[in-house]
Amino acid sequence: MRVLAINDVSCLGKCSLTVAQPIISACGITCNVLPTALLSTHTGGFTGYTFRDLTEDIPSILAHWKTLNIQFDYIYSGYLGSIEQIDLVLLIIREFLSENGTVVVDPVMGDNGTLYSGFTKAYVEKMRSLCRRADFILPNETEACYLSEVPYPLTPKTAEETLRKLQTLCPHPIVTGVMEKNTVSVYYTEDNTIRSYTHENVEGFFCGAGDVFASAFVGCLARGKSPTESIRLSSDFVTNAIRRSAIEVTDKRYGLNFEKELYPFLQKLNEDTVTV
Ligand code: PXL
Repeated sequence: MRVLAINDVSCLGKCSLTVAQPIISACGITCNVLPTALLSTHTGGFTGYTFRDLTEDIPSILAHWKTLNIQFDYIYSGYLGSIEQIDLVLLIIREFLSENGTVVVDPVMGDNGTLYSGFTKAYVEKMRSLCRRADFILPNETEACYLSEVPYPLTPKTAEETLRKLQTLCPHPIVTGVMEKNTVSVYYTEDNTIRSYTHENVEGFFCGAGDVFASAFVGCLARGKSPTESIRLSSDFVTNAIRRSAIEVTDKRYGLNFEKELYPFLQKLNEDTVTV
């Protein structure tokens, strides 16, 4: 199994490729990377960060890969800095996804009801076209609202409406981080029925939590777990990492201490999975 993770490298603040790489590798899956941008930190809460857009490098990277006849079983995209990069991901899917390969799109665009800096309505529209090409999309609550044009925040009733609208884009929408009073839930569809998987909410917002969830989800799927099992395992993993980090991490911008939660997560992943 070979995964291509397309995401940025944020040097500090554990998110994007610096979480996708270790988590997917720990699952026992080859994780190749295509960096979309190089930042000194992520953009959530830091100021004065550097941002080098790597769009220009991508065509020559792809041209080299063509000579190697490389194909990927999973293409997993996250933070894309521009509309042009969305077009490049669509091209990569056409040219490098193996037959029967799987596309997982995390439409990283915003949080807490607003878009991240630099993201526009035109970007949201373009992201819909990438979602249409995906087997699974993993928007957080904010991104789900933007993609489906349902007001933020969601309620249990509007979460259903959002899921149905997202299903018109992609067969398996998975909406993460839906907050209700004292709980946080993942909403998803199973046999066309809307389901949710809920944990007690732990105080504190951590950048990169969505990336930890998405990376674990891709790792579990690639290891042959069903989508529902993958959602449960990944959701338990990220919740345990948030619980630990609520105590251990004083500056939440630096991201989740997920490392020590990897081992119990992998034990559950390995319980009834035969490794090939
Ligand atoms: O985790 C989402 C993310 C990824 N990449 C960059 C970000 C953010 C969220 O702020 O700024 C560069």
